[in-house]
Amino acid sequence: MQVRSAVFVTSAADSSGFLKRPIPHFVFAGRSNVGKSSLLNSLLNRKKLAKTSQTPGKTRLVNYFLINDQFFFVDIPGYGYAKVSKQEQEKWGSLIEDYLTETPFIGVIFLLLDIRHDPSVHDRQMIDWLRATGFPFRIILTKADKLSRNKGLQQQRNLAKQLGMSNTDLIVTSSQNGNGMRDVWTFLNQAFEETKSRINQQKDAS
Ligand SMILES: Nc1nc2c(ncn2[C@@H]2O[C@H](COP(=O)(O)OP(=O)(O)OP(=O)(O)O)[C@@H](O)[C@H]2O)c(=O)[nH]1
Ligand SMILES: [Mg+2]
Repeated sequence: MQVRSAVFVTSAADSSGFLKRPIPHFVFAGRSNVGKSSLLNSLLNRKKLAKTSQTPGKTRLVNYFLINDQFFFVDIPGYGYAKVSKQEQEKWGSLIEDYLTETPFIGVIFLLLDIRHDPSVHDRQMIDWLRATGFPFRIILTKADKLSRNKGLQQQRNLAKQLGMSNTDLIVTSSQNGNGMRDVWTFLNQAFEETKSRINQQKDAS
């Protein structure tokens, strides 16, 4: 898919601000600082569309970006950032859960994991929750430029094993050098078509 336009639309602080437009939503989820906003920018080839930061906890709202007037990229707050209060963490947690359960047409939830680290307790909780709810999701490994190619492949295998998945279920990426963006797009294009037919079926039925 060629990106013709990518615009920031709005941020939502709670469910009253969620967008319900019947187009596919592609969601970027994962712990704070894993590289969600960077990946979104890299996929779109826009350096500063979504704000990134070395300080974890940058994205605190659900941020909507409209692509080609056809689908949303949704940057959601990172979980598991220890330096914010428990109360604040719980608020983000319920914001994420509300967003996912109240959004009608989720294309895919991309769950990002840093290729260098084992999944955290929060990552595992998120994966268990996604499996239990049946949302379509895909694991993306970020920051692959920080490892040699061999080490990267080794970690891909290692993480796949830990999560009970096959190697190819984990897309290896680097937002810094653009590796893996094509793989993410291949997956996105397919999910886009599938979600669109789901939306059309629903329209026909109503
Ligand atoms: N080397 C390298 N650094 C990366 C990559 N992706 C992100 N980073 C860096 O990691 C830090 C966090 O990136 P963000 O994209 O802001 O992370 P986030 O997941 O959106 O973080 P929150 O909004 O706090 O949840 C920034 O300093 C990025 O430059 C990558 O692929 N390679
Ligand atoms: Mg962010």
